[in-house]
Amino acid sequence: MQLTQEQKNFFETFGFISFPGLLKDRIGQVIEDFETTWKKVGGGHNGKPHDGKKRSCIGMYQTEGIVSLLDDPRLVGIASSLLGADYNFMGGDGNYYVGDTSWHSDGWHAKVMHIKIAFYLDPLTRDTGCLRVIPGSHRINDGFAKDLQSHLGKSQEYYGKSGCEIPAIALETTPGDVLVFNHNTKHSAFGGGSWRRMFTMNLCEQYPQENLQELKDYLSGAARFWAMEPYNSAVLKNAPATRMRHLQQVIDNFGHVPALSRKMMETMAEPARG
Ligand SMILES: O=C(O)CCC(=O)C(=O)O
Repeated sequence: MQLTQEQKNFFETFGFISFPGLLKDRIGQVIEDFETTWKKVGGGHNGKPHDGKKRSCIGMYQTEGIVSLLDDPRLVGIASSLLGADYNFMGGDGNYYVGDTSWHSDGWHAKVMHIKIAFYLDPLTRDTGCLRVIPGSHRINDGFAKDLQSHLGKSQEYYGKSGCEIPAIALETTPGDVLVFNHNTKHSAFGGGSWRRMFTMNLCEQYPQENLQELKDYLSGAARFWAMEPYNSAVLKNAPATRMRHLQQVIDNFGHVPALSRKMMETMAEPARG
């Protein structure tokens, strides 16, 4: 499945796109795998089971069912349409969100595009924690995006509006829907409960040779999770060549991270969880 030119134009202009019901046929299995992974890992925050008080977060690509999403032709089609055929898989987390998530971008990338594919595993509406996005906020050289970047963090003070009153699109979802947004796009969620399940797939364009240091710097961020390997072994096990194509650049540029992780182990009592 390749996106149409119109879908690509929409994503480029507005910084997000949604695919209602795209994975409806697989979502039951995905939810089972999500739950199995949490049980296996034992917990997110402080390694304890989620208690509904604070977001819990773990690496999600640990079971065959979830890893196989990397090869799903529909997701491969979305990714290659937006990022090119040689895009990178950058990992993804599984979450129990709690309450509101304030406005933020996941990155602020000027050259190499990073995207997130988000799977929400419970029905969500505008007022019960669905993802909200501000169209156009990803265009970081644009005055609109710059204004938001400077002021959204103190919206009450600057605009006289609380976060949930900021003009935005509420992407209401039912399980099986797929949401995609540029990491630069400002997003948030308001009114959610304390067990809001969601997991992600992060992807980016292949880094050009001249920007490899930027990729290495990005990967250094994994040290706070005490990462010793670029991917969970389940991602690499029996990986077909078509999947390896999307892992290779990260593998090739990850060599410095284990040493950084060891340093983090000396200074942090436990790895970051989200
Ligand atoms: O669903 C949410 O609360 C926000 C999700 C989010 O911020 C993210 O995935 O980056």
